[in-house]
Amino acid sequence: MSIETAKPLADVVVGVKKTFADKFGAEKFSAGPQCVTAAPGRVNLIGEHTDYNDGFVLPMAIDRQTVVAASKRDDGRPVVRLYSMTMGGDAELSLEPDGAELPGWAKYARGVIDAYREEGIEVPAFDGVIDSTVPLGGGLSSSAALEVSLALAIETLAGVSLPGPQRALLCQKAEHRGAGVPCGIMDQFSSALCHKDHLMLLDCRSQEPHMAPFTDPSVSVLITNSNVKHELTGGEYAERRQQCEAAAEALGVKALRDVTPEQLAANASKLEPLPFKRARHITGENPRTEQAAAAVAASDWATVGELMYASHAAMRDDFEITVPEIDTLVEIAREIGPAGGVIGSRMTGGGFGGCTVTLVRTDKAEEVARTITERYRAATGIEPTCFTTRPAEGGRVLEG
Ligand code: GAF
Repeated sequence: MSIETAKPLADVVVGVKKTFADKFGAEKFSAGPQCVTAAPGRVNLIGEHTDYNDGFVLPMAIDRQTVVAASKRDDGRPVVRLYSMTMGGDAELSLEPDGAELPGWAKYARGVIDAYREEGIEVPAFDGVIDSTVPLGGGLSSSAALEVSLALAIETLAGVSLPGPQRALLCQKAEHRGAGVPCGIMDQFSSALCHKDHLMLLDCRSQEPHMAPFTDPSVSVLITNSNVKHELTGGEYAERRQQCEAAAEALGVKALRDVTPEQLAANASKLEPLPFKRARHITGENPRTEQAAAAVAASDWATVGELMYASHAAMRDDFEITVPEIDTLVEIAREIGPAGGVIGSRMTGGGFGGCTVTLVRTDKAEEVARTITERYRAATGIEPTCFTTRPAEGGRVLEG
């Protein structure tokens, strides 16, 4: 089998509740946690690095989740104690930010707690256990899944329920703080707001998600992890964002969303060659994303495929966020082509490693995954991981 399967959600929930009982239950709540929440990772079909340019993205939630089981503490200590089964580690966070050193994963929790407190929401002291089936560092928003599932747990324990977009924005703030990455809104909106069987066409300026049905059983989404580490804290992401903002300023617009490819070409002399290339990716990617949403709605898969390859080429040549292994994966998919069941393929997420997203004919998915695995291994010596997913449901409270 070249296609990997994840532990079903129900089994993850059982495991998290059992671990919660083992770690914290004996002290106070032997009956189990007061709430259990889940939030998914996401895959972006097209529209990369457009979110912080006020543009369009077309993600969906994946069938991989981060689950949190939590209960309020009753001993009066103003702390949050967390145990991550994924990372195999504990963390104790004071409710007041105290500058204490924390493991990387717990910095996201610090960010969420602080964002809610700053919003005027009283975060209770609590204990929580976390587990996840979202691959870490694969560009599939494992951090947004952690933030949104923790946010839902905090809201449930605090007795409040924020509108989804507000929750997503607080989680974006947590990401800015926790990882120090000035990300856009796509990942947290996807994890908080996506719906089963739908893509989300998000206008990142109005922040209004438009849910577009994606139910054709003959088309599947194949995610291939290059297993080349995706690390956005290296400064490249912030540098791209800064280059885009500088290009918008030089062109006299609020954001690159306001520039068409034709306007960019006509104003090329206002930009140095590097910012021009960055802007060319963004100004092309926005219309590609809207066109792709329309093509999915019309089941015009050939057009969707062409747009995905064009998006990848722009990320590789103009935005320069791909790595050779990722380019190899997309090339292999393109070689397999429509006759072998591949509709289109591109890198997904922030870049510099991580995953590709490939639309495939469902009846050929297993064969495509096998061919990609064999050829990628032969070309790079690295073992990739492949899985298929349908559009899944966004973050929700499962119990509590
Ligand atoms: C990362 C960021 F978190 C998103 O906001 C988005 O910019 C993406 O990279 C690129 O499209 O996932």
